[in-house]
Amino acid sequence: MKIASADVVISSPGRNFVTLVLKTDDGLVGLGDATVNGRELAVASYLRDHVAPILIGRDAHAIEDTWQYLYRGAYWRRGPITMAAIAAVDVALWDLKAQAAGLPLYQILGGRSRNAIRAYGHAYGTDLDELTDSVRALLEQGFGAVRVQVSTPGIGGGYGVAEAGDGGYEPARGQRPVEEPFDPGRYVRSVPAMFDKLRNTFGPELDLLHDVHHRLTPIQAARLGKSLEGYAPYWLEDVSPAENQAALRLVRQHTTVPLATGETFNSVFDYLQLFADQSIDYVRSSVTHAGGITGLRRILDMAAVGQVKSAIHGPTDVSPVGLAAALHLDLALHNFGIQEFMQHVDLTFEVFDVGYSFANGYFQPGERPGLGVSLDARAAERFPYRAAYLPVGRLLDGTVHDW
Ligand code: EZ4
Ligand code: CO
Repeated sequence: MKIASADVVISSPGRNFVTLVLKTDDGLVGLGDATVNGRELAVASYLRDHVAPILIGRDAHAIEDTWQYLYRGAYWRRGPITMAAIAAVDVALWDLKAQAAGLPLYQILGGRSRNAIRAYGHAYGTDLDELTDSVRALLEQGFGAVRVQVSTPGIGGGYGVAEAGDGGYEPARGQRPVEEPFDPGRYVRSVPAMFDKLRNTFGPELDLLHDVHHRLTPIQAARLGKSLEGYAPYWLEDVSPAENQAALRLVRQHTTVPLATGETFNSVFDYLQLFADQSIDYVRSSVTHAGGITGLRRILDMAAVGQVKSAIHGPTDVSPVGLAAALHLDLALHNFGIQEFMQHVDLTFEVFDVGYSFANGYFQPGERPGLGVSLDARAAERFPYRAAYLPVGRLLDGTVHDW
């Protein structure tokens, strides 16, 4: 089974996605997600201009060899663009191998380790009443775990909160980055009030998650963690900028609130100090941004040594291809924790046909051979690329802030 063609499809059914399509000489089609939010065209060029030409004729079964060939062979290792490109090739090859075997991908990854994949949904509101309604809507869909984000009083907007009339939260939403104000003091004071309201309304059983989105200094984050302990959050995510691994050690020394990080990471090397220090509880990397199934499994095997669990990133900018890859891995992993589920809009499914399903708070990857996802290339042409950027944060005095 040799790789006969490698094409990149850029399409925007609701938001931008970059998909690698590998075809083999015996007619199989494998898909990989290479979407890097706000930098889509850079990965598309990396794949089209530098990777596709050297893949043609290679053995499609040689997944580890191809991963190492692209990772070590490029000389310039790691980085979000390189690792997303490698991830797309890796996932497409796993898709092909499983299809060639006539098995759903999770079977090739070791088979089922659990009956179903627990997921958390996203709730948000511009105030606590709106947030409470948003949580209730997710409970009606069967979620038992919910990420909760609310606008900071006196500031408005806020990470993870849709503007009125947006039709749902979408992090990339401007031809240029939208500039949003942020005030750490007001924010840190508002979060305990949010947890207080939600615990009083929904009781102790509901798992509540909160994403700080890298915005605090280590000592601000430590104080936030301490102030939330009585509400028993499931986790606090990305409390401080993720590239400073020592920051999480400081936070950890001050609070027993579980910590999650890693959605911006792309390699096992980003986690070395965090694992050695036992600073985190959940790995947030996506299949798409951390070198594919091969790259992410390397991270998660290392995580397992310290009882750290998976929480694979599943925002809308991870395409249905990237989400399907995550679900197959989730089912097969031993140290699975939870899966993020930020639902794609209906338009997305005009391009992607998926075999996975969600019901009562749990996913199934489905039993179709391979990933179980197909891409309609004709439909994709109807949704050309549209520039869309993530927001930039500014403190109230105008200083660009961690985001
Ligand atoms: O901001 O995926 O946990 N999820 C998140 C996401 C990220 C976007 C960035 O592309 O923090 O919403
Ligand atoms: Co996040």
